[in-house]
Amino acid sequence: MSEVTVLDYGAGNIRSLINALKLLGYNVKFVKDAKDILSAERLIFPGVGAFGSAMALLESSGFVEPLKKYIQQDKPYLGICLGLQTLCDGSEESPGTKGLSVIPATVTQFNKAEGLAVPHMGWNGLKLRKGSALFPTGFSSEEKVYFVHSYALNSQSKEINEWVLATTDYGEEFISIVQKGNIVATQFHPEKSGEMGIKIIKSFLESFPMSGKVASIPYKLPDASKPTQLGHRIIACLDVRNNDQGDLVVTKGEQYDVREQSITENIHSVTQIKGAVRNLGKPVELARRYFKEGADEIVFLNITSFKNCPLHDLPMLEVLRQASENIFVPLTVGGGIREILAPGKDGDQSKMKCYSAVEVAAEYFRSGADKVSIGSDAVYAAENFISCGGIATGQTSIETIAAAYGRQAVVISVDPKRVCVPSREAVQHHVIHTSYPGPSGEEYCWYQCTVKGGRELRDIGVYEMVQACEALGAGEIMLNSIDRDGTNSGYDLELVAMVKEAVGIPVIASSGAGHVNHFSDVFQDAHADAALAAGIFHRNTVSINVVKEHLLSEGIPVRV
Ligand code: 1PR
Repeated sequence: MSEVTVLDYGAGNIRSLINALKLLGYNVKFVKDAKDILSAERLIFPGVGAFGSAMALLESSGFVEPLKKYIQQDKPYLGICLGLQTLCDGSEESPGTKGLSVIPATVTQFNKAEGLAVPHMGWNGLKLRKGSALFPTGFSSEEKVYFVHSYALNSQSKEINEWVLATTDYGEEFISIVQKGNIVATQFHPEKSGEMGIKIIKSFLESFPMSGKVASIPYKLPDASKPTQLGHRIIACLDVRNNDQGDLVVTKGEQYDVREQSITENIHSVTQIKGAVRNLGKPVELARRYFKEGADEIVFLNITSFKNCPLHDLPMLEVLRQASENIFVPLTVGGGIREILAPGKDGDQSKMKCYSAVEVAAEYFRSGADKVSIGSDAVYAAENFISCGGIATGQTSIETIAAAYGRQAVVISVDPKRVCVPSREAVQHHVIHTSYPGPSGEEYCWYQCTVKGGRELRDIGVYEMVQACEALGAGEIMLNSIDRDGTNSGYDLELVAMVKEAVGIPVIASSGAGHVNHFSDVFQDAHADAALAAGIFHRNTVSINVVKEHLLSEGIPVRV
């Protein structure tokens, strides 16, 4: 079996990459010391996290000089994301930190003034500038690959022209692939780019020779010279919990109530009781189906996490391990991401141990998650941040996970309830004018945060909460609505538009999708970056492909 060496410095999920390499029939060897780099025949560096911490780790491990030497020898090298950026002189992300200086340029931050959400997150196209063995048949303008980054190499720098293989547009044109000889690096994640990504990894492994020059491929003119477009993401969500028999199932609530209603009668009385937990299928099977149908991301939410200890939530970890074996799009996991007090792994109740939120998250990243979503703990963090006058402690789950894994790995799951009020002055929270007056004709409303899956109301508004979370380092907002959940009545467009106005990070609209028009409405009228849905897909009302066909017919860019 052929071997490929992977440089993993423990800063994120590389399980998908490993699974992709195994799928392609390669044996993976991990770099343990500098010798492993120099003796590698093919090297992949899947960089995740921040530029400064990545370089610090490479320095402290003594990997900088061996990496430079390996690259100078023109042996096959594939850098991914930060594995591209670290090839440069430095990055605005970590001023003063020296990169590997293979490419004479500095990585810069996306210009937020363009009104674009940053990080650049999702599926975008590639414009090839020359032929490459990485794309033996070219790259059509229909195809897209998965990006997630806030910094990029600007394509205007003339000195690095010889390195540029492909560019992508997001407000500005940036370099999405560099290649010189056998050295290649991508700003996107091929291991998260579905079948196209697997093809790219395969081409690297099979066409970049261990000695000698990579074959040149004639340049195929692109079929259009239009700018590439970031697609709007369609995300499938699986709410997971144990049913009454103890099996892990995908369930679906109506306004967060996941039990069937049933009536029991006897000769004395008629009682309405809660029935069984709705069972819509097995988590891994459903996730695989959604991947095949074209889901751009998949979210697993452990919806009873406030009862269980997530660190010992072995079935959920196993779901992630199995899902990441053959699902090559980003996976998010949520529920219970917070500091916890729990028995040690041996289960001994007498030895309680405190696990930090980063340790809990790390367990999920190791099992195959690319992002974690934080619900209740994000509300508490925002409350503290606001009550301390906007001073961050550096200790919250948002801050610690973002520092270790990068802000793109931290999603905030918000569970709001709509509250109608007669005037803007009625409450201290951010109030909006609504086109859907309340029961007593109230023309205004605010959105109240809740915790513990909507069971407890908090005295903080969603507008203020999401702004605090962004300031603390969150990378994305997953915006549910308890009022719309499971109702098929469409997204709460006023809520989504309000949150889009509040933050500059991407916003995923969630709750209420029941028809293809609901998806186009949330993109066109509320400017959501992504739309998440559950029931409509679980019940096979409409498939993800059909949603995307509809969006394309409306001129809304999506990955097909
Ligand atoms: O507070 O960090 O432990 O996280 C708990 C997580 O579990 C939160 O993300 C919270 O939203 C979720 N959760 C808790 N209870 C429920 C429940 O339903 N009883 N699910 C729950 C939230 C909402 C969405 C749903 C959309 C789309 N589910 O995930 O998938 O509303 O549904 P639809 O398209 O069918 O309308 P923590």
